[in-house]
Amino acid sequence: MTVLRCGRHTLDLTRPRVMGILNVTPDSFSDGGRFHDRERALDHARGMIADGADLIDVGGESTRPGADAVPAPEELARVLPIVATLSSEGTIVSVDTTKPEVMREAVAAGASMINDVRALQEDGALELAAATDAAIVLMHMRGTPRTMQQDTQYDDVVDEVQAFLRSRVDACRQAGITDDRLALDPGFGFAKDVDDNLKLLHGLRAIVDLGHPVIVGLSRKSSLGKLTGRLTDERLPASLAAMLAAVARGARLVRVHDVRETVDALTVWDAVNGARGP
Ligand code: HH2
Repeated sequence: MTVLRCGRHTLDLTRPRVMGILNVTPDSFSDGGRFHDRERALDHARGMIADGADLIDVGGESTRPGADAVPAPEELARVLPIVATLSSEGTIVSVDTTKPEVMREAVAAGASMINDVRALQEDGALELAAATDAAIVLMHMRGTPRTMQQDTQYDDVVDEVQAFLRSRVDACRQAGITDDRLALDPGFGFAKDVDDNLKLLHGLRAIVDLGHPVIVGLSRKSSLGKLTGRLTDERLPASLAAMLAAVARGARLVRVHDVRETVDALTVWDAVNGARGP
C-alpha cells in the first residue's frame, strides 16, 4: 500500500517519509525536559518541518523503560495546545498516546494520526479510534513501559511480532477501521534486548509482508548505545545506519529526533535508487 489516509491528509509513501519526534514531557529518554515549555516545543516542531519532516509526533507521556504513568488531564494539558496550533498551521500531527480520552481530544483538536505503543489494547481505545478518521500506528510491545524490560524472552521474535501485529490488524478490521488507515511498527526497544532488536531489524521484511506501511522508531535507542558505546546524544550516526537498514527492508515511515540529518540520508538513498546508468 503506497498511501496512508490520515484524516484530511493523505500521506504518499512512494518514498520514505519522516516523522519528527516532539516530546512535551519532563522525562523522555533523550530529550526529556527540553520541549516542556510550549513556545520552545512549537519552535522545535516548526524547525523540524522546515528541515523536511512530513509529520510531527506529539507525545505527553514518556514510554522509556520504567517510566511513570501520567494522568490523562496532565497529558491533555501538555499535548492539546501543541496539537491544535500545529494542525492549524497545516502540519500533519500524530499523537503518541495509549489513552482513549487523549486520542479523542487530540483528534478533535486536529491530530490526524494516533500513534499507540499499546496497539489500541487499552479499554475503549479500539472503538474510539474506529470512530475517528485518523491513521493508526499499531506497535508491538509486551506489558507496559514500567514492566516491559523484564519480559524479553522470545522463541522467535520476528514470528511473535508479526503474529501480534496481524492479530491487531484483524481487531481493527472488525472494529471497522479500513486498511488504508493502518501502519505497523515492530516496536524497537519495547520489551526487547539488543539481540531481539537486531533480529527484528534484520527480519523486518516479514513485517512489511503483512501489507501495511511499516514505521520504525530506532532513533537514539539504547540498543544503539550498547552496540557503539555512545551516550544518547552521540547516537546520530548509529541512528542513521539503523534507519537506512530499515528502509532497505521496506520501512516507509521513520520516527526520528534528528530530522535534517535523516532527510539528508534519505535524499542520498533515494538518489542512488533512482539513478540510471547509461
Ligand atoms: N518509541 C518511543 C515512543 N513512541 N512510537 C512508535 N510508533 N515507535 C517507537 O519506536 C516509539 C514510539 C520512545 O522514544 P521517545 O519518544 O524518544 O522517548 P520517550 O518515550 O521516553 O518519550
